[in-house]
Amino acid sequence: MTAGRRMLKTGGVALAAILAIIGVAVVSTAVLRARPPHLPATSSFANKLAVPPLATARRHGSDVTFYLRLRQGMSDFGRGVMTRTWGINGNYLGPTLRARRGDRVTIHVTNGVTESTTMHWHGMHLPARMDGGPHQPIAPGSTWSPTWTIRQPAATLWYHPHPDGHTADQVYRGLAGMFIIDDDQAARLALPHRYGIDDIPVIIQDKLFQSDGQLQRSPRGISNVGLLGDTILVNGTPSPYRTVTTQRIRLRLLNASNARVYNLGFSDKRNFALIGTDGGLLQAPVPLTRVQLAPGERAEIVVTMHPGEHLALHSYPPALGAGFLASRLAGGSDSFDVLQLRAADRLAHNPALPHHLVAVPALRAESATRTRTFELGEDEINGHHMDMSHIDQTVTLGATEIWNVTNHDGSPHTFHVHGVQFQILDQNGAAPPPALRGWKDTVYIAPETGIRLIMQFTDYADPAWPYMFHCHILRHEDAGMMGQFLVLASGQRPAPAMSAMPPAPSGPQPGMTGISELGMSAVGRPLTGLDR
Ligand SMILES: [Cu+2]
Repeated sequence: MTAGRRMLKTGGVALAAILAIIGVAVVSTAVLRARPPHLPATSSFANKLAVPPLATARRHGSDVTFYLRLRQGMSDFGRGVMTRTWGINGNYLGPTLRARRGDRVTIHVTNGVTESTTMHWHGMHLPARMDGGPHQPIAPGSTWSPTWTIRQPAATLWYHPHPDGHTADQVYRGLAGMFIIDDDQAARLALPHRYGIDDIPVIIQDKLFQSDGQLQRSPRGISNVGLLGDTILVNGTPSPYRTVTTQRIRLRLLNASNARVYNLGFSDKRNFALIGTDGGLLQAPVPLTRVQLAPGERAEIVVTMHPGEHLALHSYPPALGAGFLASRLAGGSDSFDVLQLRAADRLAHNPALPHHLVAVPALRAESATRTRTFELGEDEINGHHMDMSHIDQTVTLGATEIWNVTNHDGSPHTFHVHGVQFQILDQNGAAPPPALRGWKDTVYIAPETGIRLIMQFTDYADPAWPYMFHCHILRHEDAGMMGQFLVLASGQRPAPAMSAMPPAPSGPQPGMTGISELGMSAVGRPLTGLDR
């Protein structure tokens, strides 16, 4: 080796060493900085929890009509200034819709904000054209009036906009609300059921604020899941407390956040009873100390209180199953207070929980006629971005199917299916934990894991209007981690093009209310390339 080459080699080694040191420094700095905005572990619990009002319903027998108006508003989030927000019949969030199984509901949704939107009934079993997905846009100033009959058990559902590519921002600004379904079976059970007294909606969201007190609407710093906030709101109230006047209180927990996963439990680690999941009540109450909710998921819990005590509902670091950095970036190390329950000195009696709740007939893998696979990764499902003009899957009416969903990109994801409730057969081959054995429509899927869902497509074949399946981390959904499926009757063929649908009749018709206001041009591209 010549002296020159030796020098080069030595220089090369030195250079490599320097680069390695710089690399380590950069990575360490990234790891240290790679955390979501700081969330204080404890709250002052300074504000009385707001409870969304029940929406006023116009009822004639089993025909129920609701009116929702999306509007701009101003909200006091304790920032010293009013924050510009969006709301439904109010400044922030919307009223709680409540209807019974068997009711024929009609909901007039008027768009009073400046952007086109949609309104999706999350968890509802209904015709695809009433679903409020991206194919049912509501232009500013116009009204959309979907109608359907409720054919599913008592459950805690919710509603929120679902415009293609713009869901995250509209939900974040305040467009969301709860939708409670009642039925006779649930009414016969001795469960706390008085809305706003011993049955309380708990809509959990996290927000970021700019220094001027307005909502920060894009993530700060590096993020794999989108916007994580440093302020928790429950029903729009920061640092909330709630006075409890009964021995037992039922909390209808809804994660209406864009990206954050909560792992909820009480500060003294007491047991509570999980009584329901996304799609309804469980077979029996399950005693738990923690329940984890990813965006879109719900849980109904009942907690027993002692006179005079103050009890905090807290979110512990969620089990995201991601690598150190991916977990940290997704809020996996955060621990913070959510809501304080303040028991009165004397608590009214309510009965002990029943040992049995409702029958949840298990869907059996042997009954499935088809298995589909869904691979989530890189803002795609099965290697494809959401395309409004492309149907990804077609399902036959009446079929029972297994959907095998896997997460391939190291980031947390969830999977939500429209139009149906599913059951979980297994997670990575293991039986699901008790908290995941009821009806579900949204489920967390950790990186490099898989889950098998089973579902039945019992109603509502439609050759033209698709349902959606997607990740409910809203930034991922907006970025394209979504697909579409049609439910077709046996022998039915997909409509060649939505634009070829006959013009909608003017005036309401049974099952077709408001179709004339759907903005057909947005769905005018031909549907091609089935089952790619
Ligand atoms: Cu995702």
